[in-house]
Amino acid sequence: MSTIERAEVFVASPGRNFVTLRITTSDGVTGLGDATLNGRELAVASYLRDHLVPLLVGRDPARIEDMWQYLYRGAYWRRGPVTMTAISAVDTALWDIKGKVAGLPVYQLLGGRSREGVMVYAHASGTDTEALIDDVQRFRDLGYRAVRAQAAVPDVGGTYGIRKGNGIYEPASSSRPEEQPWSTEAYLDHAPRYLRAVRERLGFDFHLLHDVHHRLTPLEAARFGKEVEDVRLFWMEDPTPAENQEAFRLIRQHTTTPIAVGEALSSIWDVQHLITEQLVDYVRTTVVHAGGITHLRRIFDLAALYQVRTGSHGATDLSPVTLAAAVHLDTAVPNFGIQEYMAHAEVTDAVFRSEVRLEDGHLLVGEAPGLGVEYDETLAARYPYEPRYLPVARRLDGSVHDW
Ligand code: KDG
Ligand code: MG
Repeated sequence: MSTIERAEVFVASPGRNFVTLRITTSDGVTGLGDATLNGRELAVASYLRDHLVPLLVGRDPARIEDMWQYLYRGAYWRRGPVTMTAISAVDTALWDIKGKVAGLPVYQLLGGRSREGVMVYAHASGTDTEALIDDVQRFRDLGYRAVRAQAAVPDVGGTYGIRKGNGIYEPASSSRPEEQPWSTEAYLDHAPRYLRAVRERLGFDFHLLHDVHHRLTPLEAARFGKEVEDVRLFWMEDPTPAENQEAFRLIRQHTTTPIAVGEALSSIWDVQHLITEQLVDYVRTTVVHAGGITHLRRIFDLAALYQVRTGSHGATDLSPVTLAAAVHLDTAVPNFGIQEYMAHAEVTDAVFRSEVRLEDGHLLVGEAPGLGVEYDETLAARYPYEPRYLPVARRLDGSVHDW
């Protein structure tokens, strides 16, 4: 029987910080898992190195479900992003190995193809409405069928999701969290106007998305959703923090604007009521933060029973290993909705050589066995880890708000 011989944790910063797990079997087969938790990278690296790696060595890499149960139930302590990200990395690496051993791409192990390509949405942003409209048009010209739109709030400055210059959007900053000002009143006044301006200028023949990024109360979110109904958003994302799943009922009762939630949630129990009570339309949990391919498949299957579709998180802090795993899963599941996609930096793509490619606004999986990603550890070692934090939002009176 083949056993797990080695598991190595790489922490490097090619373009940004990534934590990567590589498992090697006694037959010399390797599998990759992403273990990146933005701003808390070293906690997951330690969870893996100090607690999980010693448990992996000598075990059967083929028993993916048993491994998941063993690592989840065996910890006694339940859920939480650090635990779930560490388990995700192991699970993803084992699916990669299983694919390589079988000589099949992972989507084939998940039941085969349900679609030819995976529709993605790109991130457009602007410091004002004109700049935003230009940016949305730029992505339309590049062939994207769906675009997320975020513009800065005038006078306040602070808002979520505005790219600095022409570079890649990156909210994490060095040494201390950047503090960003926030005004709910200014946002509620401004955001519906710029979303309407995008539609007025560019029309309705593409999907338009918007990320509220947890900033509103349920009642404010209900008002926002109602106000933008004529804009026909594909979704409003994270309208209110989701610790209290019940909070979404109030939003739901007031608006037909579709709701997407889940990027900061890490288990099926965190989305259980959102799904079973049909309080959301899209579930955005991901491979890397919600327990790997095994657990995310379980979430997606539950969602399918309630006509909730998938819309996995795919910002640049999720490595190309997660993106590949997501695209395999998206290709296979019946209730796929959309996949978030932000291109990585060139140096990131040089370290993680992935078969996934973008064509006509869709991501396509490759046919290589496993996930189709190779990790260049020698190149990665040239980019040492750099401490980074996500920003903190403060209201104009100085009190902390949800970022
Ligand atoms: O690390 C946090 C980011 O991934 C998150 O802020 C991005 O909200 C996000 C999105 O929708 O991509
Ligand atoms: Mg988001």
